[in-house]
Formats: sequence, C-alpha cells, structure tokens
Amino acid sequence: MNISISKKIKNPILPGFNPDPSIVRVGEDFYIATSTFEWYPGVQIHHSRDLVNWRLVSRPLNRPDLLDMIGEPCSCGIWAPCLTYSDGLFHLIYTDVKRFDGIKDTPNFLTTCETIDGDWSEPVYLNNSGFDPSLFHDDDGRKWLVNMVWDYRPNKNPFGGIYLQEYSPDERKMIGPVTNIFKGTDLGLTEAPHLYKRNGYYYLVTAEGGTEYDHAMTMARSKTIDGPYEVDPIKHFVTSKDNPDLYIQRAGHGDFVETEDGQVYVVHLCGRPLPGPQRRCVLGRETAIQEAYWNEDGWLRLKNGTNEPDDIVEHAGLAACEWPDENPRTTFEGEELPIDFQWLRTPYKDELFSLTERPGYLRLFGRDSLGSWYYQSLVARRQQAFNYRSETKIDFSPESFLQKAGLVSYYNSHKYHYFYISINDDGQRILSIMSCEGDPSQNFIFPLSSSEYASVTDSDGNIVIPSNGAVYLRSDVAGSELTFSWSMDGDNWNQVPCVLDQSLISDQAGKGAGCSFTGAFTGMACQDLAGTKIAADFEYFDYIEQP
Ligand code: 6LW
Repeated sequence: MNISISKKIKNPILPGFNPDPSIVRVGEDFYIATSTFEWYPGVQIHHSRDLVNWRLVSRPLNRPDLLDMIGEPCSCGIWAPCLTYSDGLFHLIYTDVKRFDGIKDTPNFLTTCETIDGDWSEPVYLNNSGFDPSLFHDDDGRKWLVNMVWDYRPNKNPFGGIYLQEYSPDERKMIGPVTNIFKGTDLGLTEAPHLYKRNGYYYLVTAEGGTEYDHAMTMARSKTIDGPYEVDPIKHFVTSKDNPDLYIQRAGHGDFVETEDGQVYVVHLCGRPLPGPQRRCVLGRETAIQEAYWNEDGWLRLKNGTNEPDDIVEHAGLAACEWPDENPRTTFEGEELPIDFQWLRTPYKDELFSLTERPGYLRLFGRDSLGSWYYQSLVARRQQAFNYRSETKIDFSPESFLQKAGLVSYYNSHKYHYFYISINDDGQRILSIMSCEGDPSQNFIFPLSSSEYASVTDSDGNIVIPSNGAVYLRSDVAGSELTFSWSMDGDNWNQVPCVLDQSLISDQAGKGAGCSFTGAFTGMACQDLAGTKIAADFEYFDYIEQP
C-alpha cells in the first residue's frame, strides 16, 4: 500500500490562543498541552500522528475538584501545563493562578490518567512557590519537579530562579530539599523549566526574556540533576528577538520531543502581530514547531542553521494522518458542548447554559454582566485566523434594558465588542453595540443613528427591530477591522454603519501584554441584571475562516 508522506509543516501548528506548549510522544501518538487561563475546562490537548495535522482531543480539568476558577481575575487560572507519560500513565502538572498582581498565589497540582481523554485522577497538591512547574521522570524511577520561583520581596529579582525538589508518587507529596538549580542568563525573566536526560547529561530548557518580543528558549546542562548547570554557548537556541521581520515572532516558552527514529522537533510559543507599529497579536500566543538536531558538542540546534524560527518546516517523513475538516456550522443537537467551545471560570456549566432544555438549541441563562469574573453566560470559540465570519440565530425576548443577548468578539473583561439585542424605554426591541477598549470602567454604547441608514433608529441611536421573531447576527473580521450585520430572515442583511477596531481584541491593547495572556474569541452571550435568568436560545453558530 502506498503510504502517503506528510506534506511540509506550516506554522503555527496550533493557531490562535494556544500558548506555553508541552509535548509528549507515546508510541506513534504526539500530544501537546497548552494553557487555557480563565477558560473552562482547563488545559487544551491536541493530538497528531505526523506532527503536521493536529486535532483537539481533550480538556482534562473538567470537574470542580480539578479546577474551580470562580472569581479569578483575567489571565489567572491555568498557566503553563506540563504533560508527560511514565509508568503507563499520562501525568499532567498544572498551576491554577489565583492572584496576578504583586505577590502571586500559584498552587501547583498533579493529576494522572491512563488515557488522554479519560477521567483524570483527583489532584495532588504540590507547592505554591511559583509557576511553570514540570515533572521529570528520571531513569532510576525517581521523579523531580522543577518550577520557577516567584520572589515577591522588594529589591529582589521576582524571577528568582528554578527550584528543584523530588516528588514521591508513593507518598503523593513533595519530599527532600528544595534546591535553586539555575538563575538564568543576562536575558532574565527565567521561567518555563523542563528537564531531560541524554548521554549522561541533565538538560534544562527554560524560557527567558518574557512572553513579548524578547522571548527566547535557553538551554543549560549538568552531570548532576541539582547542578551546577553550564549554559549553552549560544545561550538561546530559539528566538525571534533579533529579527523583527520574521513572520514567527515572540518565539520562546517551549519543549522538545524525539520521533521513534530519533528526529528532534521543538515546539514553542509564538505570536504573529498585525502590521503596524503597535505589533498587536489578535490571535494571541500560538504554538509553532521547528526541526532540530544535537550537534557534535551535545547542544540542540535548529536544522535551519540559525536560532530563528521558520514558518514552513520540513516534515518528519511520518505517514500522513489527516483529520476530518471541521464543519463551519455548529449546531446543538447533542447533550455536550462541541469541543471547540469554552465558557469562563465555573465548573458548574448548568448554571450558565443548557443543551437539553430546548433540544436542538444552546440555551444561555442571562446572568452577570459581560466581563464578570463570576457567572458570565458566554460560550465562545477561539479566533484562529486573521479573517473570519461568525454568525448565529437567536430567539430572545427581553423585557428590560437590563437583559441583553448577542454576538461578541471577546478578549477579556476589558477588551470586547458586543453586538446585542435588548429593549428601549419605549418597549421596542433594539440592537446596539457595547465596546470596552481596555479600561474596565469605560463601556461605550455606540449611537448608531445615521441619516443614510435604512433602518429605524431610536432617540438613543439604537437600531429598532421587530418585537418578535428570531434575529440573525453576523460579525466580519478582516485584520484590525470588525463589522457587525443583522437580518430578520437570514437572507436580507443590514451592515451596521461603523467599523470597530478588532486590534483591541489582542494581548497588547488596553493594559497591555504584561497582564493579557489569553486570546480573541467569537461567541454567544446573555446577561440578565434583572435577576430572572432570562433564556436566549441559539440555533447555530457559524465560524468561517476567510483567506
Ligand atoms: C507562563 C509563563 C509566561 O506560565 O507567561 O511570559 C505565563 N511567560 O511562562 C502564561 O503564559
């Protein structure tokens, strides 16, 4: 049988909000775990058999005992996970960051499972000393945890180095001394440690330079696991920091894996900024892959002969294994939310939505305001291309201006554009747009009155629509431009006469990337500040990427 060989690899392999990749190979299967922050369920795991084609297969942290993020600030929650395999079990190390500013609370846990998509074990608490924990399974059977230590003391480098401590699977706890094994290079901001063993050396990979445009992967090695570690002569074997013209920017925070025949592939965080001086990444932080090799001195090098990431990479020559194309239209026949969709923070999804109360519909129950850190009825999927169209059809009959439902382009509590149905003081059903452009205290409602606009607008500039019947809403995104449209029959569309700044829905906008670690989503939302949990029924959701 003529087995077709995979085509070249096009980066990023995991487009859209998929940062901090951790990769593991089990037999012929490759898995990558990425961060999910305040989005629920926690940790996103993709699967591939050829390193070219990837599919989303699991989100393990799907129970209250594994993860409950109610009330956690934006960009807290699940930071960099670490996925490994040993003793017949997948091991997932994760941090549920409870506090972002100043002193961080970063409880780290371990959960295990025999399969990638099974019921993961009750978590084991490990420590709170810092984030980016990872587990190393030594060939003598001992297991070691490394994580960066967050030094909150004044006049100290908050990136205090890399802590090493043994983990006892029998006692299900950390044991023995804690050793600071690596303080990093002069690039600083040393984090994201992963340990490996090869030819009698322990290798330590870290991320340095921070997750913006100085990001890098650094390697060091030692004959003993607790050091001292000598730094790679070139320090950073993957980085984009010295070449702003590269397509793949922000290369750092990564891991590497070997194929069964010994080829080495490095996976790493990356970003692709929109054109222009603001260098805004509307697709957030993504995952890319590079081909690598061990040089004669025992250091890892990129196959392209530089330390700069490529956008097109030679495949590994593995048999092609493609996955079915996604249907651009999501309908809601099943009792489970389709895997591309997530909600925020709470493990108790029944308090936000139902797929059974009205069979064939996603029913959102109006709860908190858009952007709430508690019970926000928002179900959305990642934006994974610079240009896309999303569309939905809603049954919604508000009785108060405190009740809204609609289509939203969402980054976090202070970065969104929301096209929604509500009601005005004359009892007329209306459409309006509410945007938050980086300052949580400023929600703008756009007056949509415009003389040439065919539809009727009320005195507040809201579009007045018929009081009954389903409403079709559509968003069209092209780079930094977002336009909303609406229809009452799905055939005759009216474009709202304003172009919104989609580049606000990015890491760098608003309070900036220093506190924005997620990515752009497009989805369905409903709020009911009248407290009646009003229903909004969504019949379908289209997500169509445009060239
Ligand atoms: C991640 C850490 C980082 O844990 O950001 O900027 C955190 N560096 O490595 C969230 O992605």
